[in-house]
Amino acid sequence: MPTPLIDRYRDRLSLEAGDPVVTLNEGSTPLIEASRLSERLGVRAYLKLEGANPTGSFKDRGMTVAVSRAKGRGAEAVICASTGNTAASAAAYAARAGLRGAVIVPEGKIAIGKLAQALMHGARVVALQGNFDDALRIVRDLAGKHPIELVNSVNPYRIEGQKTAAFEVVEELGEAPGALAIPVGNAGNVTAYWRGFQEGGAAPVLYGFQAEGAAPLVHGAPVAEPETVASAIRIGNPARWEEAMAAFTASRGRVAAVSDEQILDAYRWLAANEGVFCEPASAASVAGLLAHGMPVLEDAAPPESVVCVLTGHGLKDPDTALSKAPAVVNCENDLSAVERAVFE
Ligand code: AN7
Repeated sequence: MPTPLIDRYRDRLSLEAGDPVVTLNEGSTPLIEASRLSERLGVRAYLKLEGANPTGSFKDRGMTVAVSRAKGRGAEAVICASTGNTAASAAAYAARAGLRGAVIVPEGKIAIGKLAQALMHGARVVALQGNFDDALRIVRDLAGKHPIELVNSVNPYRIEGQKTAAFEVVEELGEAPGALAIPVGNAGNVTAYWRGFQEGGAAPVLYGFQAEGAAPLVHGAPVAEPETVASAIRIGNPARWEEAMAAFTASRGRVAAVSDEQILDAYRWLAANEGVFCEPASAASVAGLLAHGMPVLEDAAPPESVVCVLTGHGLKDPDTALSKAPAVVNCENDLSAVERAVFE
């Protein structure tokens, strides 16, 4: 059974001594070799399956730490803005901790599985007539006015928890990977990985990928109306902008954009060829490598391995999956009809 992330790494997190451990046994996610992807990329490729976390995304790593600290300081409620996964995770850990939870999501723009999670865990779910960036601005103001703990990745404990994924990658490989590919939305996760690698004395080249219609870091300016099929990263003004750009520069990597079509191609390809069903936003990491390769600065050797972070589970967003998948084969209740349906 996996050990709670806080128990594994407590001395490297900034929790207070008396803080409780609010946990669902997150972290310790599989790192698997991807032979077909390796073949396509011409480099040893691994997938870090963050969808294997308790609520189905990497957000649980940060949430266990943020909610433990919130509980430790006596908070009674937590709040976040979210494109879906943060909402699901915050709602689950709030329920676990016995805290009230409120989540503000862009109306009609979050995947149905995430909505079901937030509601089932008993959070107050507010659908905002605006986008994620509007929601984040509002919750920051609310958290300043009311005694409620903000658990977006502007909360430092979220980054602390999420950096543990980098620790796991290095432990599992026995060394740092040559490169890491990661989808970028609010830019908290890439910031956290870089911190984790740095603390572990590692410095892989970071390749970050944004969706073309929501690529402020690539354009160097906020996007007022971000659009992409990858609803998790439909973000136009990332909170961790400067830190993420500093991480790309320090790692001698870069941030680039991928189209929705490239994202969906990688999404289907991974499911059909590696047996790994991730959500569309997660597939941006693989789509980016397939589209852009792994460019390095002039004097640098090309990386010999790459870890692709698959941030969330494919079951989160069945609507997108079904709209892109082949049709089911309907069939009469009859042996020969089934025979035809299966073998023709
Ligand atoms: C599957 O849930 O921002 O760059 O509110 O759900 O750290 O924001 C989700 C982000 C990548 C981007 N993959 O990570 C939210 C939210 C998935 C995600 C990202 C998200 P960041």
